[in-house]
Amino acid sequence: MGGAVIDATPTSIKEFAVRELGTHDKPVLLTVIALVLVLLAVVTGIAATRWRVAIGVGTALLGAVGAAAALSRPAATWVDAGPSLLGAVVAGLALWWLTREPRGGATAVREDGVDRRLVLRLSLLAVGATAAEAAALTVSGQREKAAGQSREALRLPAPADPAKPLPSGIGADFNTPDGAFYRVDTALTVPRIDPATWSLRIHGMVDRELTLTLAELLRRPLIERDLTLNCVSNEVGGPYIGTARWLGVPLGALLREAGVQSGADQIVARSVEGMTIGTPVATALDGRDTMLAVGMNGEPLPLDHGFPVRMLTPGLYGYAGACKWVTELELTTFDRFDAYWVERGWGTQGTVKTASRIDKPKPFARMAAGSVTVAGVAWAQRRGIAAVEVSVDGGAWMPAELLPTASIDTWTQWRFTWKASPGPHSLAVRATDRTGAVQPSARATPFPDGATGWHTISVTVG
Ligand SMILES: Nc1nc2c(c(=O)[nH]1)N[C@H]1C(S)=C(S)[C@@H](COP(=O)(O)O)O[C@H]1N2
Ligand SMILES: [Mo]
Repeated sequence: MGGAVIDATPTSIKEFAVRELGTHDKPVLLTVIALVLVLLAVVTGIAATRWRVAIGVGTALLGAVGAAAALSRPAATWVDAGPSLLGAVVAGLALWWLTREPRGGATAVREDGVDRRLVLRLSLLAVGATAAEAAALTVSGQREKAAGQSREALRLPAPADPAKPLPSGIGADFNTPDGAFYRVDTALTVPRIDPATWSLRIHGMVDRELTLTLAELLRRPLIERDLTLNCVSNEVGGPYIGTARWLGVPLGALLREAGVQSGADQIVARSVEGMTIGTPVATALDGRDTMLAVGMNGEPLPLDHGFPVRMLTPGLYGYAGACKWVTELELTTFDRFDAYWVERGWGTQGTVKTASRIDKPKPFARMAAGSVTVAGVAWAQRRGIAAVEVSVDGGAWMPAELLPTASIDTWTQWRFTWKASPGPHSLAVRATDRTGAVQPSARATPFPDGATGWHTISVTVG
């Protein structure tokens, strides 16, 4: 149900949910769906005490909606309709049993007005439901454990081409700490993939179709790179950006082996749960470090971030180049196929826009007058950051100090020493990339191809 609601939600409402609820959007969605279902079940139950036909109609309708939602999922097979249909049958039988007239008209109502037969039936149903739930939890718990264990058991080879050591003087939090890396996806349950049965198929407009197991993929020379990944849904100043040290197989070599046919301009990456992400073919062949990543910060990919294999494309937002839990790459054209987000109106190319963010001080912070360190990050993957400037109260732009960074594909940390005078102040930041382009001031919403505008915060001194 949740997945079907997400896919059917208009982009404007999705944007609103991401903005207002952040990563709570999924729990909120599931809670609302549960409340609506409980309400419909209550209505069915009350109606069933008056009209017996409501038992059949109510449970059949709820079951049909559930089954239809399950079958609408991209990776659905007819088996997926089973739980909803089974649930409807069990609900119908339970409701019928609960509302059955006592045989022979004998009444079991106690003197205090409680129907003993009803209490007994409800208790039996509760026991049955609890047992069924316990069984379901055991099965899903075992699957989860198995996925976690196979991740821990996976040994990643050393990179043939390791990342350069981070330059001295780099900020302490240059790499995003474990567990703090943002997560954005439509998966309501994280896919649990058995690495032993995982495979990747490269097909479509290629001369030779390729199918690789994980073991075969890991036998290829691996590269290791520090890369910054960010989400197109990030608002100006928003949190959906992180930098990690990734290990993976360069995609360009695999595509050359498969032989990309002329005219193919789109790679459609498909994940096990049915996501499709369209990436321009050129970004895999122009020499950048586009990869099928298997490792993140020295370990196999976390389950949340795409275990066992995900794509990463430097310079593209995640929705256009970073398919998690990938299992298929189809070479095709942008004319012929719209990937998931493009179908919903987002841009096809997904090129990261130059942007910058103030991390210190926090918005609405109070601080003492005098020397105040203003600091943050700026990013323009593939172009690199040439300068960052700070403006106080809309005044002249003053250069910030840039800390050393790993490459043009990672963010650049910056700091600025501000002689703060008492009173309310606004602080703004803007970046210039290495092509000389200054980050534009015009505000644009994240939809359809990424937010623009200067991050500006208000603080109080004294
Ligand atoms: N399978 C799958 N891959 C996906 C997505 C998704 O919904 N499903 N979301 C994309 C988006 S919009 C972003 S920004 C990145 C986020 O990657 P992360 O969760 O590892 O930070 O994953 C991309 N890959
Ligand atoms: Mo994203």
